[in-house]
Amino acid sequence: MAEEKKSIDPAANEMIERAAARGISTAFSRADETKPCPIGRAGNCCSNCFMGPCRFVGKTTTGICGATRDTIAARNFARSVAAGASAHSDHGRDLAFILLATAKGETQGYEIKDVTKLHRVASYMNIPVANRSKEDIAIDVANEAIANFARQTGELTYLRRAPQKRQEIWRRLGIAPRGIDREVVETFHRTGEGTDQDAEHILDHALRTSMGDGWGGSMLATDIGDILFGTPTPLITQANLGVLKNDEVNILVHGHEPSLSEMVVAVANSQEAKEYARSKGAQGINVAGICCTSNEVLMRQGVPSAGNMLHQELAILTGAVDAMVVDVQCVMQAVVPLSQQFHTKIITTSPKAKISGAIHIQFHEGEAMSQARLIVWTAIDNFPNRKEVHIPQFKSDLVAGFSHEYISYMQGGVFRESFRPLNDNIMNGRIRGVAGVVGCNNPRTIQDAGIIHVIKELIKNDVLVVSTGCGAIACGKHGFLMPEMMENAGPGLREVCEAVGIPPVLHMGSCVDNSRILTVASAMAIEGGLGDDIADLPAVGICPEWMHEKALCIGAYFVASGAYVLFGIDSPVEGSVEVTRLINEGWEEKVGGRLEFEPDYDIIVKKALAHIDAKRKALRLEEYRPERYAKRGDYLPGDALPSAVYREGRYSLKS
Ligand code: SF4
Ligand code: MSK
Repeated sequence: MAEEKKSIDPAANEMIERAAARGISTAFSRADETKPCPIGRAGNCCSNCFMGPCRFVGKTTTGICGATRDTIAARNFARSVAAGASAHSDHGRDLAFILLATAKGETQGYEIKDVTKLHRVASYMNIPVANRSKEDIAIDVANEAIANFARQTGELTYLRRAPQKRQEIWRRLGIAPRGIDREVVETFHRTGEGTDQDAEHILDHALRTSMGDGWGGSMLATDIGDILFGTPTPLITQANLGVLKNDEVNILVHGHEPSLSEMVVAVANSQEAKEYARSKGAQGINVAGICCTSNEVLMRQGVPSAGNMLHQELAILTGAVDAMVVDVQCVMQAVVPLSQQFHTKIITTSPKAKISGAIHIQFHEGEAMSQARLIVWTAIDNFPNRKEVHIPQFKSDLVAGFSHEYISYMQGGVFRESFRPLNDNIMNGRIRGVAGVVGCNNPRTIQDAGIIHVIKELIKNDVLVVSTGCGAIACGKHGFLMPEMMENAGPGLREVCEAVGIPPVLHMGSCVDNSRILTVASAMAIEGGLGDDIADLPAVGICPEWMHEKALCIGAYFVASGAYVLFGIDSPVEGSVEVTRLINEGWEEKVGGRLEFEPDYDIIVKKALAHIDAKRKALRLEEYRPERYAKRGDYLPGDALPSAVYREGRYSLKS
């Protein structure tokens, strides 16, 4: 019997087989060799003090301290949420400090690029803008953002962006977050040995902590990123390992933060860098991305993506990567020993993240351009050291860059932008509902298979899909971000996509940009006609191939915001029936959203559609009947595509 493929991506399979033939380990082979610990995987292990670790196996029903299975499952879950919130929020904090330094003229290479967005963010924060310089406004915006991290009492500034009803639920339940850092610290305090020992009470605080990310750190990261680097609008670029170039210096930017990678792109574009590359025998410089740093520079600059999280090693295996520049999160330590078998230089850049054996060029916003130059020159100098190169010839075109601002604009233009057309089309049943399909890769499941299967079924059933993170890159690699994909959409959704000129799957950015989805959901609820709260919307959140703690945090803040959220693979709280009940029925009673873990992708689709239909019924909307739209407005394959609005990315199709 043929061995099951590790991915549905032919580029990935080609490189996985090549690695296997050469005896080189990758995350895929290590996942086969290292079976997960069944005790920890189900949330049945506590290592929070040195009386333990206590493992709940056999007849063991409590830890040494007496903590129950429910308590430790809730604790472990809450700690994961806090770790995820920390990752996103620290990213937001760093951007706030860069904005502050930029406004004071203390940075190199940065500017306040999007003044319209600056004014919009200032209005969210009640900061006056009239007759003030952009620098003065930016200083106030940055200081207000920074204050959200240290706030001890009161509420996060951005909670007021949620529908009124949602805000009241949070206040009534006492889960409105105070300060981002405070909620994280309190999670670790509560979940240490001998403090909070009531599963429901621990989980309430997990919701509060997660909102510090969704309505705090992540939302600030998105907003400030837009102010500094521009709010995304749709553009065309490409994804997959085939974007690497045989005859050019390939620099991969990997991790999550746009701050240095934006400068690397700028330097690589310079005439001086191109000439230096030519002097070393290369035809040019090709910057491409991996993971969410990729999403950041992809949606703003059109920099192509070499792939999602599980592509980081596969890219090095091509022998064509002259430098991989990494910042924070989702960077596997394995890239360094792997790079030593090839010529690739791994360059760590964050003051928070070093990897033994890598070159460290530490980022500082005051010297960002000089550091980016050093990085680009290091890559160029390494080009002549290439040995055997094998680049799989797979890449797909994609359209990305659907910020919430653009989604609003595309529904009415500058003067009449709104969410009315989207709401109307949901109300009349052309669009059955909306799904956010987001998140990681995980070698414990076939790469991209869950993401693509779920999305394919949803669009076929007239559900408009928005995507972020590695899920969005998977969509790009498999052609789901092109308007042509409307051929696979249900008739009602196809009609809307055709009229507006959008693909049925919208790329909304990186992991922190899940906050853009919160903003869209709030705008839809506030627009009217679909209830008056996010919980009323015919909408779901799905994370088919999750692996990172950030994903659990994102899931929790969507639940706290009223959404039904489904995760694939396994449940990290499987060991506790009570915690499993608390995060679904329990949370549904409390906040209107629920979290479920479901390994079967078909059941995920079934549950998602059932939820959307139940919400439609509760809103007394038109029954979903796709046959009504089957004969109208059909897109005919081969028609000219209505994609004239898309910018061409800097590295796009011409090259
Ligand atoms: Fe064991 Fe309790 Fe210590 Fe956890 S906190 S390791 S359950 S004794
Ligand atoms: S990079 S957190 S694997 S989406 Fe944001 Fe991808 Fe998940 Fe990392």
